[in-house]
Parts: sequence; C-alpha cells; structure tokens
Amino acid sequence: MLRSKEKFKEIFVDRIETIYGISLEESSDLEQYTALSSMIKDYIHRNWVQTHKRYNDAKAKQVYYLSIEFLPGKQLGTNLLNLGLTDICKEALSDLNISLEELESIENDPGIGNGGLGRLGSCFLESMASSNLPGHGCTIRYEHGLFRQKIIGEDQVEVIDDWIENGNVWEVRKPNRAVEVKFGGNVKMDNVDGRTVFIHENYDTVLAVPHDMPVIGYNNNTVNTLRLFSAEVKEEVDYTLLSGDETRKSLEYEVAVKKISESLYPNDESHEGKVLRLKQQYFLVSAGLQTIIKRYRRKGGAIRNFYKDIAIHINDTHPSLAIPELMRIFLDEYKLGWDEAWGIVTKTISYTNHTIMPEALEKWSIDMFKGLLPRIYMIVEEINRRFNLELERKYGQDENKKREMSILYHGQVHMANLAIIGSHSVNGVAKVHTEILKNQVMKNFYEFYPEKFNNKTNGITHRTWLLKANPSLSKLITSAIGDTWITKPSHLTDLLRFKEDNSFKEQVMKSKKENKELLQKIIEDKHGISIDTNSIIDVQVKRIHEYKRQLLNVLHILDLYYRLKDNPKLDIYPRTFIFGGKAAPGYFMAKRVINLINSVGKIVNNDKSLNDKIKVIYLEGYRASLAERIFPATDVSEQISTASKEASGTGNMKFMLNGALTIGTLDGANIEIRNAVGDENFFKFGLTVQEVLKYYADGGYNSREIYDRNFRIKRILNSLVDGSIFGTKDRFRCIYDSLLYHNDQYFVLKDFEEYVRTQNKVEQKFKDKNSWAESCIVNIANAGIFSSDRTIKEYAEEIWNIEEVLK
Ligand code: CJB
Repeated sequence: MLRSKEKFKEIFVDRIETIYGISLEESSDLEQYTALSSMIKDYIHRNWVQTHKRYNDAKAKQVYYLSIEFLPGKQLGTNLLNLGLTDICKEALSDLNISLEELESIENDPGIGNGGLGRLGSCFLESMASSNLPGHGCTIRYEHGLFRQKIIGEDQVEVIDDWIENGNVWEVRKPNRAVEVKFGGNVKMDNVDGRTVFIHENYDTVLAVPHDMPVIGYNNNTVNTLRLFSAEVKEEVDYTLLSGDETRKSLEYEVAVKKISESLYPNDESHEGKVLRLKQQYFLVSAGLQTIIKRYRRKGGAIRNFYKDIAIHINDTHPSLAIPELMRIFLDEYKLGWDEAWGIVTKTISYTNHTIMPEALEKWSIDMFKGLLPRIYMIVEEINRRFNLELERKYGQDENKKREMSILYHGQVHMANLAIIGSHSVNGVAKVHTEILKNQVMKNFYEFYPEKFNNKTNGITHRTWLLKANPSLSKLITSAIGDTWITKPSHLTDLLRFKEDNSFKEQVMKSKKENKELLQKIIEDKHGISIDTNSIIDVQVKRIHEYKRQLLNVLHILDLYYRLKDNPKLDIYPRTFIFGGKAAPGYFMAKRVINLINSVGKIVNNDKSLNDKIKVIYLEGYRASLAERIFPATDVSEQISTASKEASGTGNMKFMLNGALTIGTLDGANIEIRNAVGDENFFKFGLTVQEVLKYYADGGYNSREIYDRNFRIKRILNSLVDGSIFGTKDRFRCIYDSLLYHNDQYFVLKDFEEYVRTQNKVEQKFKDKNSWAESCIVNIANAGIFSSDRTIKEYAEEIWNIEEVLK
C-alpha cells in the first residue's frame, strides 16, 4: 500500500489528520515526523507478527542477546531503507514540499548505549534480521541516555539526554507482559516432602514493563524484536489512605524503583561497583529471562529442552547474573535438581568478552550483593563451592588457582569468572584479543576449559554504514559490480577488478569529494569553521580514553604546528584534523585531553601564518547519526590505540568500508584489516602487542630518556606547562606528568617518533592521487569480511546453533 507515491501521500496526509486533527499545512515538523514513523510502524506490523509465527511454526531455536546497552541510531531512515521505501517516501514528501532529511533529523538518537559495545549489539540485531535469523535483543529502557555533549570554550559540558522527550513512536508498550523483579529481603529454608525449598520473603517488588521495538531485516519481510524494560511500581498507591510515615516510605520506594531505569551509566570500560548498577543488571536479566521463559512455556516448550530451543548470549559480564537467575528459576520455580538445572544453564548461555582493561572487569562487594540479591547470592555460593571442588580435583590445594579463578574471593564477587564458568562458549572479539585472553588474562581458564574459548572477530552492518550512510559510493559500487553486495558483502571483492581503472578511480574520488562537501556544510553550520575539502581529512572519532591515545594525535598536530612556525614555507599537504567523542563525566584525564585538543584548535585555526595548512575541529556530540556523515568523508582513519588495549574496534571497519586508509597500530581488528588489504594499503606503526606486554611485565620503560634526547618532543611537552602557547602556566600539568613522571603507561612517547614518520608517509601517498585512489578501492573491496553478516553467521553456526528461517 505504500508502494505507490500517490497512495503514500494520501495515507500520510490522512495520518496527520487522524492523529492530530489538523491539516498538513497546519502541522509542525515534529507532527509530520511522528505521523510518518507511526505509518511505517503500522506498515510492518503484519510482518512482525508473521515473523514470530514463522519461527514458532518452524519450531526454530531462537537467540536472545542480553546487553546492558545498544546504540540503534535513528530509526526512521534505517527502517525506510530496509523496507525499500526510501525513494518513494522522499518523492512523496517532496511533492508535499517536505524534506525527508529534515524529518529524519528531528528524531533523537536512542541514547541507550555508550560506544562500541552497544553499537556492536545494534549491528548484530540488524544482521540477524537481514539474515532471517531468529534473534532478539533485550535491554533497559533508560529514560535518560548517555549525556549530550556540548563543547563550551574548550571543555566538554554534559547535558541531560532526554531522548524520549517526544515519546518513542517505534516502541509498543506491553504492560500485560510485565514481570516482577525482586530485590532485598531474606531467604527462608523449609522442607517440603523431604526436599529443601528456599522461600524468598520481605522483598521489594519492581515491575519490569516491556517496550518492544521492531528490528527490520533488509528486504526480506523479517521483523525481529529489541525489547526494552522500564522499571515501574507495581500498583499506583492511593496516598489518601496512608499515614504520614507510610506515605514517606511509599514515596521513597517509588523514587527508588524509577531510578533503576532512569539513566545509563556513562562509563565506558570502567565500572565502580555501585549498587544501582547491580540493580540494573539484575533487573535486566531477571526481566529478560522471565519473559523469555513465559513465552517459551506459552508456546508449549519443555524446560528440559530449553537449551535446544533457546540460546542466551551475554554481552560482556554486565548480564552475567543471567547464570544464577536462570538457575533460580529452574531450581525454585520448576523444581529441577541442581545438576540438571546446571546442565541446561551452561548449555544455554554463551559469553563475549570485550576488553582486557582491568578497570572494566566487574567485581561486587559480597556484602552489597548479598543484601540486594540474597537468593541469587546463595546460588552463586553454591556454583562457587562446586567449582572449587573441581579445581581441587585437578590442582589440589593450589591457592593461586583459587584466587584467580574463584567467583567469590577476598570479599568480592568476580563476574568474569562467573561468566566463564556458567557458559559453554567464551569468545573474544578479534584474533589478537582472543589470543591475549587465552594466553594472559584468562590463561588459567583456558587451561581448564580449552574447548570453551573461541574467536569471533567483530563486524559492522554494511547496510547502515555504506548503503545508507554513503549513497553516492553505494551507487557507484552497484553500477560497477551489481547490487548483490548488499546481501552478500563478500561480493565487494569484485571491485578489485577496477582498482587500476582510471575512470572508476576518478569516480571514487569524486564521491569522496561530495561527501567531504556535505561534512563541510555540517561543520560550517555548527562550528562556523570552513574546512578545505581538498585537504586530507584525518579523523579520530571514538570515546575519549587514554588507551585510545587521542593524545598522540594531538601531539603530532603540535609537532606540525612548530615545524610550520619554524619554517612557514614548509611544504606540507593541507590537513584537517577532526576529533569527536565523549569523555565519561568523571574521567579527569580524558576531559583534559578534550580541552587540549580544543586549545590547540584555537591556536592553529586562528594563526594566519600557517596559511590554513592545518585545521583542527572538535565535533560536538559524536553519536551514531553524526558518524554516518563522518565516515564517508574521511581520507585517513586514526586507529592508534596502545597495542593490546583495543579489543577489536569497529570504527576502523566503518572507515575502511567507506574508502579511508588506516594509520594504525597492530592492535585489535587493525591487524586483520591490514592482512586483508596488504601492507601497501595500510599505514602501520608502533609497538606490537608482544612488545607492550613485555614492557608491562618488566615494569615499563623510561620516557624521560626520549624527552631528553628528542628536541621536538621536549619543546611540545614543555609547552604544556610553560605558558608559552596556552597562556597559563601548568595548564596541562597532569598530561605532562602522566607522560614523564607516571611512566607513560600508554607508550605515547615511545610510539611518537614512528607515528610522525608514518604520518609523513601518509602525506606522500596522498600526493600521489592515483596510488591513493587505488588503495581506497582495495580497502572498500576487502571490507566485506568485516560485515556483521559474517560475524553473526559464525555466532549462529558455532555458538548458538541457530538457523535461518525462511518463508
Ligand atoms: N568495549 O565499548 C566497549 N565497552 C566496554 O565496556 C568494553 C569494550 C568495546 O567493545 C567493542 C565491541 O566489541 C570493541 O570493538 C572495542 O574494542 C571495545 O573497546
């Protein structure tokens, strides 16, 4: 019904009239956006229902991907694209003098994730739906997402992200499917028919209300579900019937309940062990599992077959309470014996590790855990007791093994250990990361359970990150090799035939130029700075973290600055350095780095003597929708983490897919990208993983010696504290000290010289347009293996054992 333009217009106008009781002429952009989105949601509702029916009829095994965060990006554009409605919608609206782009821009990005981990989850959901795989997401419906970032002066300022201020048209609230989650209280043991039963009493109840959002597959009638739970009070209280004290208690309870799904923790890869975070985690898994099991039982599933019909994936340790919670349900509600329950649980659950950063490995104080989740704690204790017996059987009384492998140790609950012990599969997210897990971080467990460990290199959905984000390049690719790459991304390698084709190269570079112009307009509008679209567009966008080394990038800019000041005639190719990303509000060093980048930007952008050779832009509020404008316009992708620290990275893949060349360390998936494109199409520099790990084992290196020896480094570092260019003395003392007196933990100075040399190589290559264009094509052509279609296929076949369900 939406396939004809005239019909589309008619339904759209009608929708505005019925929802708002006004004519199209009277309607606001927001009303038009809402009407259009609700119309698209209605359009897919039959397929949504049909998809579930199809899975049921086929008795298909289904996977649920539990994640404390997702980053879906704006829905309207993605959904239109996957439904094949973009063009017709654009034309219909244009007849009515409405711009689809403007309506799309009204939608808020669902801010329910922090960064890579959440976006990976969303790419996986898209790929599962597009591959006809029965897979759904479960998460929390945070009322406030990750803060919105403003750059005021040189600093990041955080503003509340009220992403559902205008409602969320895409969700369907399902109060009749709500479940109860229990916190606190105590557990009483009783004996019923010769069997010990555990009775949880005096607890507080929180209602978990599902809100389902459709996940639409590409052109295949499949619609899976992303389920978001909000925490609500069980029943509204009539305060007129309560005494003063009861009213106070009741209000306190209401506030505490609402807090659970009020906001997302803004820390990326560092967790502080706060009780609210533990509450959120249990809330998610308990609500998720209860609704999964209820549905399973409604459809007639038998608990003893649970693992044959359902797979549950835990995205990092955050949802690892799924293990004891599933045990609780099987033991207490379905009365299974321990061994049978444990067998089912471990065959159902699989776990992905996303980082080796020690501050991200979650630990909870036992006292807090026990108080909040008394029954779950008992189960964890029993899992731990039994596991320790196994350890003893294998290693005797080996205290080291116990310390490193127990779930409960030194007053803490170690979530990664729980996740490994309770799942049948543990995977890392890039080859080198998995090797580090096996040989270092989880060495003991790898020795104990070698069969559990495997690698699944991350991927990104090329439909969002190329087809949608970069229409001009997509058209060009399709004109060259046909459109099968959209569903079979490995076909992108057909482009290799064109790598020496001058006309194709020209067109690729023309498309890049167009994308640069689009980005230039955004930067001009937002920041009032005009960038040279002929310059090298060099980009580092990601969360701000010391290990990601935005600092190395900015030190290189300062080096260029000084070289240009020394010699204004220095022949360097004009370059625009673009940064974007949020720092966790409490992460002091990361915020100083933002300040440094903006301070350098101020100096460089306003210094006429530099003849516009370098520009530095900090893009405010980096998020999924802005990312779609950045990747297509980029020439140089900065992937410069300290080797061993970036588990995989996925931005690196998005840049590559859009024809940017990477300057990168041999870290995470960079290694696999380099292997795919070849050394001549990738700019590698820096210490290797082995070298970094060896330095760590030996207690670090002497950064002072580099400072003393290298005049350029000395001058740059001095400028951080001497007031010469930044006005005040000691302005960046903390950065200076971290590099010189706190061991330069991330090897910034150690890698600096090679980084600068490699940046010179980048510039030389860029001057050779022909060679650059060829490398761009080689990068695009080899990006197919980094599609999440490939990743998800591996998960489906090797971990979840699920199959596609066709009509
Ligand atoms: N990652 O974004 C997060 N948050 C965490 O808490 C832990 C890891 C990132 O996950 C991505 C997806 O696997 C990785 O590509 C990235 O290297 C990692 O930092």
